[in-house]
Amino acid sequence: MKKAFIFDLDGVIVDTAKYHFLAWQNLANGLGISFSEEQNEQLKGVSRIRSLEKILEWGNKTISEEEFTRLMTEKNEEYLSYISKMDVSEVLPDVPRVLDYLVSENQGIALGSASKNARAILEKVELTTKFQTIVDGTNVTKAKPDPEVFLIGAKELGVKPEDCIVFEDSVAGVQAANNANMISIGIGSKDVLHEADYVFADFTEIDETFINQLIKK
Ligand code: B16
Ligand code: MG
Repeated sequence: MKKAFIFDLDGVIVDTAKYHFLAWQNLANGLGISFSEEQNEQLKGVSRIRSLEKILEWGNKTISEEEFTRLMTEKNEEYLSYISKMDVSEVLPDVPRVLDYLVSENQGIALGSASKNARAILEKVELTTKFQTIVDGTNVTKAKPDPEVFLIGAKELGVKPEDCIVFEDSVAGVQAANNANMISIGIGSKDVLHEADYVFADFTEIDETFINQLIKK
């Protein structure tokens, strides 16, 4: 039976949160706003625009529309400078093993990310060809927890939402998968991702027996 496996990018396939952190921290400090790793956690899975809005809220700062656009561009340019140095060594443990197994089992494989830089990142880590469809921040109008990003992926693969399985590291992403009526698999901490149907620390904990159960469900 064919299922579709939809992967989030940041925090699931690669750890780009550390690069978002450096770039957002630089921006925030430039505005005289402090920015911690805990705050960065809250930006996981959140769009670029919403992230900057939140940082400004935290710092109690109002800026003009022009300044907002300029800062977003600057942040992204710094982020892209980190991305440009990425290579296959940054793919998180056992992600290629799981992707290769799903390919060998002829399952649908999609990317479902909020990032507008998703395609560039997949190219850098040499995983583009594993995905039959890529849905990213350039395709969606509604941010997670809205299910739009995953529903587009399911539609493009021709698989019903209830036959889709989503791997997500963010709370908003797990909620988006649940809102789409898909099986949600949290990658990270059980305490944080308690709304997910299953939670694993990382892909090293996901074996073929478990994947087979999902395929045959
Ligand atoms: P960009 P994901 C998300 O990626 C990140 O988790 C989030 O921190 C970031 O703000 C968002 O992408 C937008 O990224 O600035 O590259 O368009 O987890 O949905 O793969
Ligand atoms: Mg993520």
